[in-house]
Amino acid sequence: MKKLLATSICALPALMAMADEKKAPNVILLVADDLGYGDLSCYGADRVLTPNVDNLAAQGVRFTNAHAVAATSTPSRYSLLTGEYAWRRNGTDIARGDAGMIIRPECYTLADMFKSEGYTTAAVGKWHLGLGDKGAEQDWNAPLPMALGDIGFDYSYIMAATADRVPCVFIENGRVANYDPSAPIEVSYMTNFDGEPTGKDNPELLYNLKPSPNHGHDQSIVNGISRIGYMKGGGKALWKDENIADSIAAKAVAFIEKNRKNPFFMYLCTNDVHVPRFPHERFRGKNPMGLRGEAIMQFDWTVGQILKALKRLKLTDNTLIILTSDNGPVLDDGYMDRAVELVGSHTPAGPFRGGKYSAFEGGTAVPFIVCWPGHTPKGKVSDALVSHIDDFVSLGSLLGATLPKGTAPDSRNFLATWLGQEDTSRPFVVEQAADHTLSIFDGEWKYITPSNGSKVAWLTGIETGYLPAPQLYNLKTDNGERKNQAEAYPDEVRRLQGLLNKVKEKD
Ligand code: NG6
Ligand code: CA
Repeated sequence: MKKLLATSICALPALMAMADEKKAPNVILLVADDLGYGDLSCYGADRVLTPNVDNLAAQGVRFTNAHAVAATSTPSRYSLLTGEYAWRRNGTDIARGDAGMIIRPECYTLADMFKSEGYTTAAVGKWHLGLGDKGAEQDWNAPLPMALGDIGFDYSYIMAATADRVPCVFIENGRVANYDPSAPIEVSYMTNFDGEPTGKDNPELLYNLKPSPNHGHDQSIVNGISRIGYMKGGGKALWKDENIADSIAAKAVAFIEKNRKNPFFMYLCTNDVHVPRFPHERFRGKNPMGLRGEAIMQFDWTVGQILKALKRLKLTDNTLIILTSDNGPVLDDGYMDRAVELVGSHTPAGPFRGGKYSAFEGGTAVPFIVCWPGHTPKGKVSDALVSHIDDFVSLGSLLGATLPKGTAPDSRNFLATWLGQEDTSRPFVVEQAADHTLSIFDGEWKYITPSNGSKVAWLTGIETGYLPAPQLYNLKTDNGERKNQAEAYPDEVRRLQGLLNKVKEKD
């Protein structure tokens, strides 16, 4: 589209009008945390309603066969922002809150691409890809020497990792937001600080949520909830879990407002519905599934806040929204929030087996909605096979961007499919489970590589899908992955093994 402007001067007015009409839109990549395929009412949930997400789906394309790159957060997000499979890179597994920056400044990121194309860029919400030059060495009381500004984000307001990991503060443009000089911050994932209570030793201080037995999550206490890791100080900067969604939504809306006159890209990541689930009071008691259901409602509310702001600022038609989740769902992920007890007939992973962490589809089959009014067909449901890995090059093609050599090596252009203009499937998707077991799915057959990992993911009760023998499922007839056909169809196993090896050998 940019190229239009470079054509001959005499045609300029007409072309300008055309360029204006076809102007590349603002882009919001909205990523939920641990939200399952079956957690939204437009994907079949009926014990929780998500009217704002449903509305977005009604205006755009809802995909039924979309995949995150990995079944946990850090690798999934790494791939979204770099266009590279996380399993190619060491150090991309679930990051601690004091991890150093995993994506290094020399990497040309999705945010860099938007910035090079004249966009103002932001990351708001959950980050979980490390901060500062080196792990465990950050001084949280000063500007961090390396932060999101170094990888293409003009503005950032983020949680370093997850709400269940210290430090429990927001970081705005590389320094602690609302920093409280009277309460210097110290963080350690090794040892507690003298005299600081922990969930393990002081359960009487856990007035908001208690950890599930044996999961960990019983170290430093912040806001009556114990976490993974130790921290001291923070004072007024410490978050209150019940306000996290409000803070994220407010910063996201402020960014949109500020940039309403120029193109913007926002990577907007909710804390919902990750643990600890402790939504705002206004959602409490509103869902039969308790805190997890209420967290889904809160996620939907966040989506509503964004849609409302766009409408108020008359940006709806010129904003492309991609809504998805980083990985599949989990019920008990470390806190006694009664998610298991209250789930009832709700199926967080929809028809799929397993969930977060799994090699089974429940690990990476995610909700995926693309909406750009006037461009995406209204209410289309697409069964095309798509993967997060393609966001980089597909969005690059939307912008007419030229990418530096070697950028986004695994990403391909499926823009027309993402916009619902055609139904061309990606020829295959590669899925990464928590223990790095890889699977490859070609739209019909799925092959899971052998793994000696545990059959259940920690204490979550989730089936990992790991088996020491090869597994082959026909997802066209058996999307619940019940019948292993590896022995019956050795040729299919060999073909998919070959395809996966080819992908692995690239570079
Ligand atoms: C796991 C945590 C889990 C969650 C997950 C990260 C334990 C036993 N479990 O290690 O609670 O924090 O990491 O989730 O520590 S993710 O969605 O950010 O990948
Ligand atoms: Ca996650």
